[in-house]
Amino acid sequence: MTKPPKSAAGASRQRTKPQASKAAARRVLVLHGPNLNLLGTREPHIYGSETLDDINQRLAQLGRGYGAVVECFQSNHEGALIERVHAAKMQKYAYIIINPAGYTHTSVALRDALTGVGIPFIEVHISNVHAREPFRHHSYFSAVATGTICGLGSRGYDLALQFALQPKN
Ligand code: CA2
Repeated sequence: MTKPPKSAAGASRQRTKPQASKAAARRVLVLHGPNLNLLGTREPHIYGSETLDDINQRLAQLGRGYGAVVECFQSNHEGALIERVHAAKMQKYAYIIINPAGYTHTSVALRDALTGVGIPFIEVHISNVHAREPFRHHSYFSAVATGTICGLGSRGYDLALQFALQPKN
């Protein structure tokens, strides 16, 4: 038996793509540098008592409220952080929030990765690095970041995420 001919309307329905009802969710990558996996276990007078997992969960929830996807990644290895930045380009992240931790003061390579992929980023520090030892006063990242937040505890991450998710950003 031959198939019934398709009506013009049917053919046109077949060619039409599904309604683009939803825009792709904005994706934000949060990067945590070395030793930040120790948050909540030591030095609470400097870094607070929340764990990294507490912070990451809060950021994911905050992102969901904006209809965005927040992914968090921590590493104690410079190369792993650099490779995560490279992958973020392919994965079409709109923004990066990074606490480079100790690499803030040492890593030209991680800075080059960020400028190399061209994804805008915000630098966050939990403590007020300017009120601490002189070696913490210089950052390789601040001059190429959209902005830097420091000294506001873990709330700095929330503020950075809210900024990154403003429509004009
Ligand atoms: O204040 C910040 O967020 C820092 O990026 C934290 C880095 C430090 O090297 C920077 O100068 C400022 C250190 C992260 C180490 O985190 C720990 C957390 C709990 C216990 C021990 C270390």
